[in-house]
Amino acid sequence: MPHKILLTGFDAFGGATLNPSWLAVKSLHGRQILGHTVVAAQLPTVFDASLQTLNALLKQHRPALVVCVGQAGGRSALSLERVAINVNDAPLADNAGDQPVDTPVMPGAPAAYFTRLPIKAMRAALQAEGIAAEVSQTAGTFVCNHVFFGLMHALATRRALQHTRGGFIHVPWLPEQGTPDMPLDEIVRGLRLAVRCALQVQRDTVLGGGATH
Ligand code: PCA
Repeated sequence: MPHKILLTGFDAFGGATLNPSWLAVKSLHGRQILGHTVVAAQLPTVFDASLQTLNALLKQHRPALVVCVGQAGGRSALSLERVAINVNDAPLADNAGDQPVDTPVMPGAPAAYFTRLPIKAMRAALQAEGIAAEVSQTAGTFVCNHVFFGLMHALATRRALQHTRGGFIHVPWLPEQGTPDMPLDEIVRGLRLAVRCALQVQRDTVLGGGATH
């Protein structure tokens, strides 16, 4: 069975009609990257339900690599997220109308997890190809951070996922959504390069993969 790469994107939220994260990962579905097959799936922009969907996908596919992708309006670069925190603090309602304030993603879990992606190597690989990329120190406190934290907790605690690596990338708006923006084909090219790099470089930081407690 070929190794799989799971890429997730979100549905539109906050009154928007599209979400570039889903459009980008969808266009990579079925592609081969360094001998791995990409599986793309959509997560709902909803607390809890998003993680239920992600957990079912992890069980079904047992991927070698997972990259969850979300939209971050206002950012101008592909944002390689360093840290997921155990906090929900929603600045707007999710797509089910819920707006949790200062609740844990998972009661009793560590305060934070670091990414298991080689974010510095990925930034260098993207910039070498002329794609704007940055290391980000916060994935926010809305559904993206919620999913990122749930992913890292699953990778840290589930035996069946002990060889799976993963993390989170935020992408800018598309030109039709506002500025700053990045065209869809550039986002797609960037995600493909980022995945390639993650498959080639195991880890680039002594912090990678640990809980922060
Ligand atoms: N971005 C939101 C949630 C879904 C998405 O694409 C976020 O940054 O939390």
